[in-house]
Amino acid sequence: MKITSLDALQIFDSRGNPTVEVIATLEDGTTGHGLVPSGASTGHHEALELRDGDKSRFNGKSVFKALSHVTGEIASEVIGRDVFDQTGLDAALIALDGTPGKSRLGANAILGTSMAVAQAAANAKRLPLFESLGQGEGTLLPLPEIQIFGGGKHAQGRIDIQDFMIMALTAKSYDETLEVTSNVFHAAAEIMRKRGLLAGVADEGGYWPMFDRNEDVFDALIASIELAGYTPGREVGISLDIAATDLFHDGHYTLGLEKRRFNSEQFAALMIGWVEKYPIVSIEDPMAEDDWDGWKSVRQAIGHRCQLIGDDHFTTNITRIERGIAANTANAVLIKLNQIGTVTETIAAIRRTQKAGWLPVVSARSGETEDSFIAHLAVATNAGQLKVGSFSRSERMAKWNEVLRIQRQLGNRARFIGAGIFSNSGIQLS
Ligand code: 2PG
Ligand code: MG
Repeated sequence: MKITSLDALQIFDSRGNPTVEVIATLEDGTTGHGLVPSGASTGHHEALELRDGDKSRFNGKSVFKALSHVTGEIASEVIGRDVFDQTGLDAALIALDGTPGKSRLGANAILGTSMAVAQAAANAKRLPLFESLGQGEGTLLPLPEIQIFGGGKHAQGRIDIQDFMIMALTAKSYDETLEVTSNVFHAAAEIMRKRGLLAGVADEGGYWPMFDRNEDVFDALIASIELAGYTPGREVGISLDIAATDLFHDGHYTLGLEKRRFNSEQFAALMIGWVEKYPIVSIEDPMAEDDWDGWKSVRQAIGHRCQLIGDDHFTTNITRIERGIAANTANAVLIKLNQIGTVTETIAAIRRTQKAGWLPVVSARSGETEDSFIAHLAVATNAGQLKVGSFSRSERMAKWNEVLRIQRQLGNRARFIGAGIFSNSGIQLS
C-alpha cells in the first residue's frame, strides 16, 4: 500500500502555541494524522523543534517552515513508499535531514510525518494503533503516574519542583488506578481551597500551589492521600519530577523559593534524604542532565528502592541511554516521541531500556494535543507505565480515557501488573 500524498497544517497545543499536524494519504484513500506535542522544560540534547523565529508572528513560535518541509522535501521522499515499512521510512527521513539533532528539516516536521504514517498503516489494516504498532504483542495496560501539584517551568517557577504525582501501588486494575487518582485529586482540591493556597492550574492540569517551601507540598500531598482514605506509601506512593536541569546554573543547584544553593553532592544528598523521609517511589531527573557523577551517587544510594527516571538526562536517545546503562546512572527512562523525532527510534529506545532490565515510562509533553498516540505506544510496547500530567483538562484525559478504550478492545487479552513492574526490575519499594 503506497503513500500518495502528505499535507501539513499549523494547529495549536494545550498552551495555545502553534504546532505541526501532518496528514498522510494512501492509495486507497485511507488517511493518518500525526499531531506533534511540545515541551517547556526541554533537555539540551533533544532533537530540534523548528520554529520560524519571526517575532511578528506568534511571538516567533509559528511553524510554517516545518510545514513547508513536510509538503516539500519530505513529501518527495515519502510519496510512493510502502506505508507498512515504518523502519525504512524513518531511516529515509533521518538520512534526508542529515543532521544528528534533526535540525535541518525540524524534528516536528519529521515526527509529524512518522506518526501520520504509523496511524495510516493501522487504519489501512483496520487495526487499532496499539495492535498495529505492537504487531499484536502489546497487551500490558500501564500504571499511571498522575500529577496532583505542578510547579517549575509549568507554573512560572512558583514552586521549584516541577511535578508532584501519585501512583496507585496496590491497584488491581487500570480502572482502579484512575479511581484512586480521582479521589486524591479531588481531596487535594478541597485541602487547597480550605487553606486558601490555590494560585491556579499548572500547565499539565495539576493544582498550582502557593507554598513557601517545596517540602510543604509533600505535606499537602500526604494530607490529600489521607483525606481520600488511603495510606501514603502503601496504597498510594509519591512520584516526583524534579526537572533538576532547570535548577542547575553555573555549577550549582538552586531552590529559588527557599533561596537555597547546593553543589552536586549536597543536592544528591537532599534527594536521597527526601526518599528516606517521604513515601516517594519514583524520582525523575533528580540531577541535571549532564551531572553524570551526581546521577551515579543517587543511583548507588537509592536505586534499589526507588525508581530513578532519566528524562532530560537521556532525551529518548539510544546513545545516551546506553551510556547511562554502562555507567549505571538510573533504572528507568522517560520516553517522549518528540525528544528523538521518529516512531522507530522511540520504539528502539523502549526496547533498549527493557533489554537492560530498566523501566520505560511513556510520557506526554507539557504542551499537548488532543491526540492519544502515546496511550497506544505504551500498550503496544508493554512499557508498563504512562505519564500524562494531571487528572483534568481534555488533552490529558484523552490519553487516560484512550487506555480505557484499549482495555475494552483487548478484552481478556488485557494484562495489568501495576506496581509489580518495580519488583520485576529489582526495585524493592520500602
Ligand atoms: C517533563 C515534561 C512532562 P516538558 O519534564 O517530564 O511533564 O515536561 O514537556 O515541559 O518537558
Ligand atoms: Mg521531566
